[in-house]
Amino acid sequence: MSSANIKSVCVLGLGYIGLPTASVIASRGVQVIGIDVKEEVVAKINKGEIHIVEPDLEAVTAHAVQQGHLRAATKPEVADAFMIAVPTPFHDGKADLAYVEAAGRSIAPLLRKGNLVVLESTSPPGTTDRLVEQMAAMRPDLKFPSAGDEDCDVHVAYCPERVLPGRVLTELVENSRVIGGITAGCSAKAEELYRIFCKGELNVTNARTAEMCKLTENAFRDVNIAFANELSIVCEKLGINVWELIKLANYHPRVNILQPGPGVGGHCIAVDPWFIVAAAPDEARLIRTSREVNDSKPQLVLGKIRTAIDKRGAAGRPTVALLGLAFKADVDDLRESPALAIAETVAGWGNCEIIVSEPNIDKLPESLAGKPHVRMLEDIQEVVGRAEILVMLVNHRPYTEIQRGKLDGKTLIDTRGVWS
Ligand code: SAJ
Repeated sequence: MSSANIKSVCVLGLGYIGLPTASVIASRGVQVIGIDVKEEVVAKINKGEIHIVEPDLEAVTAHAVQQGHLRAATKPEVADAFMIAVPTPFHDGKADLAYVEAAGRSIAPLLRKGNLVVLESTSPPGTTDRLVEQMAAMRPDLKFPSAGDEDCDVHVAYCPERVLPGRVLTELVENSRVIGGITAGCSAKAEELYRIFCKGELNVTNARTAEMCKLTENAFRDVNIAFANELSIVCEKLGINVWELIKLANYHPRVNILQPGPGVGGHCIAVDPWFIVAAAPDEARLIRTSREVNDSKPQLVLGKIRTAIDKRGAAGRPTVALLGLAFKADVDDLRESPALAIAETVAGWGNCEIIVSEPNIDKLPESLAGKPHVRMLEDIQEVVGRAEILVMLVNHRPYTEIQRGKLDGKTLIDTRGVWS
């Protein structure tokens, strides 16, 4: 399918997904306008700079801006295709679709015959149908698609992102995609858009299945991590080394257990399964319980730290080293990080001296800064040397350099299986 009909794209939302997508499409020579409500973000991008951390993105964005293919603005403009990549936060037991609705409202007046509208934001099943209804109500002069009727003026599809932070530029191009058109014709039109920059397979389905597919991928991972986390809780009770257990079980050709940890963080896996629970509360029992198991882990880790401090505390205030703050290994992202939440709680107790180590960040986050009993040290050997209690919260690569002999006589709490 040729993409010659799509010469301009308007991307709404210039965050972790929208900005890389806009930059990559622009790098293929297509005219891209990126829209963000934040003026400072728009100004930065127009200077060829970026406001998020992602390897190689700044160079691609800067080049696209210099070549005149990428421009940012606060208000959308006419284009051949519109891509919506705005946040869909989860509050009070349901998805907040206000940003998707605002995006729909802002593009409806600009739509012309032959346009394509794609929603990429993680959304509960039925959101794309509602977006169509909303735009149709604002534009009675245009015919919008409905399942089973191929005749329409504007095509609409749901195509979820599935890139891994830290590998976004590679995965945007290489990963396969799910293309969920409202009709087969809508899917064909969306394929034209994704062929501009995707080398991966484009798997076509309908919008509702595509919406559920995104949620399913992240719920699958959450449930599997919950299995590992539950095993760690069971093994604790039974006096069994869970890391050895999982390693042994994984020698079975059809067993592949993930790794337990201090909880599940990041802005996707800890959130998206709730969209399924909200859509089918009585049916999604395993998915809900998995969320609860994963969310219970930080409290269990805190219990162990509290016990260790109480034991050591008889001789004064012990020094506790908290190793890692990020939500997972080798990233600098603190969003929904269980390690950060644990550090904040321990800092609030005020019953110990705290040394924080985070090799990917150069200063204490605001929630920990300015407390006299909390400091950050860069040199890992010094952190180990000074601490009586060491808590491994994130298995960052530099921690593998810690020599086992240096740990003698210290209390070790290992949430990631690095020392176990
Ligand atoms: N974790 C464990 N044990 C494991 C694996 C992960 O405790 O064995 C924890 C991590 O430490 C972290 C959390 O789970 O706190 C999530 O990390 P992750 O690496 O599993 O996933 P994310 O959040 O970085 O990215 C996920 C990816 N989804 C899947 O792998 C199904 C990515 O492809 C999605 O694009 C992204 O969510 C998203 O934006 O939805």
